[in-house]
Amino acid sequence: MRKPNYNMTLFEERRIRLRESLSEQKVKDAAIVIFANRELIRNNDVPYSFRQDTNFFYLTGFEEPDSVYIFRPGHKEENIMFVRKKDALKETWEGFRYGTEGARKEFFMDDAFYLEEFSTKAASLLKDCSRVYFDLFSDPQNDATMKTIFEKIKNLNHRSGRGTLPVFSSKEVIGEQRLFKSSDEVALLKKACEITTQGHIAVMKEAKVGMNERALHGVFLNEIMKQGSPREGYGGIFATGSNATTLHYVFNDEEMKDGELILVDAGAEHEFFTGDITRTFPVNGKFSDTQKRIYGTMLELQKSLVAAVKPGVTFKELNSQMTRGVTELLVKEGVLQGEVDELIDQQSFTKYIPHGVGHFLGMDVHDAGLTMLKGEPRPLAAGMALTIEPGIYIPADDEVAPKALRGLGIRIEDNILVTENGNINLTADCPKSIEELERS
Ligand SMILES: [Mn+2]
Repeated sequence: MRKPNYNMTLFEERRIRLRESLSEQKVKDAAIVIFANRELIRNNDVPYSFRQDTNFFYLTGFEEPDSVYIFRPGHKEENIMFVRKKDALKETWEGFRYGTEGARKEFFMDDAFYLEEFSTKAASLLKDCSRVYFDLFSDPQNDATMKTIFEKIKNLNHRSGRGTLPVFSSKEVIGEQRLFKSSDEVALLKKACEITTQGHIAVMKEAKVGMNERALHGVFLNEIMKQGSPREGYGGIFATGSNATTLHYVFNDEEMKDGELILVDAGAEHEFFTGDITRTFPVNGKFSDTQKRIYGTMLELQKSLVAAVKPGVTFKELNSQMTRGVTELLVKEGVLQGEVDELIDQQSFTKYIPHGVGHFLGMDVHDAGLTMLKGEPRPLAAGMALTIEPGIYIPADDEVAPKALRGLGIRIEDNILVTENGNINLTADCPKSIEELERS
């Protein structure tokens, strides 16, 4: 039998943590239902390359599509998985399936069934629960499946006075746990950041005038896959010249020209954790005076934002530090006119910096976790990971900015782990100083 590629105790530890956190919240007899991702057809009989749903993977380590996992903390049969049938013909074409036996043996499920049995079994597994955690309204097909189960339970509990099962957000309860990385998870994130760093270094070495953005994307993919990464954590952005002013530029198909900067925002996955680095550097290996002046200011700002990350600080505070820095630069460069404080009050910067200072990072590039608690911005705490990525984007058709600045897009992004006393920059080895970028 094929063996899972992962250390399976990690998944057990996560389930134990989740069981404990529910019991700390005094939630008794709850059940969590998580659907795996479905295989999506690309064309005819060819599917898109498959990646498991993050929460499903987080708790099970199981990578087969269509499966369903039910977690019933405290029950004798606590972990139950519904899986695709073993099928000799299909397995010849598409590869090995674990089946119910594999789910029990290799993934430590207390019980496992085939998907065909889901609606009958799930109703009896859930009917005595006090509440169900399920990600309602994210997928109409899963909603419909659960609706038939809720109806069955309603009928099973007929005139018992129990009413309908209350549904709570599985995304929220798992997300809050995912937000705080265990030491094993920090090691995985670190590794993803290391591979991402290596990818960026390879890109910096290969970049040259006349090369296509796509070829550079290929360099990144080649390097991370050589290092064992299965895929990117998100579609890489390889944006030369004014393409960099499109925040999530997707085309990656233009030739890199002399005198332009190229913005590269790309990350490698490692065991479902991803890095998320952005670097901006001169295509021809030398910053122009204007580029150097603005890049240098943005780099100082980025460093001061990284230095500010520690427990207790909020995204809101980091955002205002960023917008102040960028607004000061915009005024100094003659892009905006007026008093810095007034311009900040009027949010004049949003045209040139439309995004926030960063986001949580982990198994999803924009990772799980609440950013507000009880209506207030959430303070950062040890064990959280986030990106710090100030940017400045001056559209090519901007009629206000000095001509030399039009079409300039710069973003510098690192991945930061919050620690008890401050933070660790997990991507500190990825070059970003003017000196290093001009050399590489
Ligand atoms: Mn990012």
